[in-house]
Amino acid sequence: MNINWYPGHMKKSLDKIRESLKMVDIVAEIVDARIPISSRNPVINDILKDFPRLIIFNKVDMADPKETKKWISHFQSQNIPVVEFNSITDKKTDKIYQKARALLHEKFERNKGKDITSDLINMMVVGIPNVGKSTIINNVSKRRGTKVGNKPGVTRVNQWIKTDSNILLLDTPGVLWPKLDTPDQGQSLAFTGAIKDENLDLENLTFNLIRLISQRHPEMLKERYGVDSNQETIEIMDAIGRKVGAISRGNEIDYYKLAVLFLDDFRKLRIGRISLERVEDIPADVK
Ligand SMILES: Nc1nc2c(ncn2[C@@H]2O[C@H](COP(=O)(O)OP(=O)(O)OP(=O)(O)O)[C@@H](O)[C@H]2O)c(=O)[nH]1
Ligand SMILES: [Mg+2]
Repeated sequence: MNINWYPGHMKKSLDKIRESLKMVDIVAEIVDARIPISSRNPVINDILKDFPRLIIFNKVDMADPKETKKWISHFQSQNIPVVEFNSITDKKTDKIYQKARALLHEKFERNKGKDITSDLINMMVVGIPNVGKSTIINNVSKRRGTKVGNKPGVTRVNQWIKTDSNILLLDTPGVLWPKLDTPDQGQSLAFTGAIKDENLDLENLTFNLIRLISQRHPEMLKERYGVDSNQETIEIMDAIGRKVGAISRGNEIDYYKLAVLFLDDFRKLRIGRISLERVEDIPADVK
């Protein structure tokens, strides 16, 4: 898969994350609940070391609830705190605040009764592209008035976003980039739309996605496309192509059109809640 993450960009964003750590109490690492391996980058562990951190499992509405449960237990068994989130509908940060507060209890003990801001938690959000950082920040923010310091000639000050709870969010999220150790990880990111489609072989990608869904959730293909998964993947693909009208003039299957339609169905949750990565799929060296 031909994907370029520009080294210059990476360095810049990592420097920014490091710089921002000075201003925050805790970091929230946003992860796509459907691909908890591929939507992380281990480099964040190197940067944060012992810095307080929690993982927000976002897009849980798109993932298989059974698998999400297993993932949460998995992370908890490694002492990594996780909060489940659907940033489209969850407009409250209460559960994030509670978790963060528990993690920062020492700070709170120290500051107890000192001043009125002692209940506030300054938080930075980090995550790979498309994982939902902006949606979370926009949905939980209680913005009032216009930003100051955002005009030309005025030094850009860091903006803090007030939320419904005592969390203050740093307005510029830290962008990580995905780490592609295996071709599967690149593919998982591509399925979810985290990699620009222009860079991808969509027909091939769709073939692989149809194969995966036909093996794990044949009932979903039956339900949406009336297709029997008990046949070769290419036959399933053709049957879906005919069903969605991805046919060229010569009455052949138009695989590109099929790919565009099928990926759109998948990404808009019309096929079903599918966890692409499962706990049992974790490569031994990643565990
Ligand atoms: N169903 C669902 N969709 C979500 C959720 N969170 C985000 N999205 C969608 O995912 C897409 C990407 O969300 P963004 O908030 O733009 O992601 P981002 O991390 O800010 O992306 P970059 O700015 O590219 O780094 C958007 O289409 C959102 O509507 C969620 O919890 N559930
Ligand atoms: Mg964004």
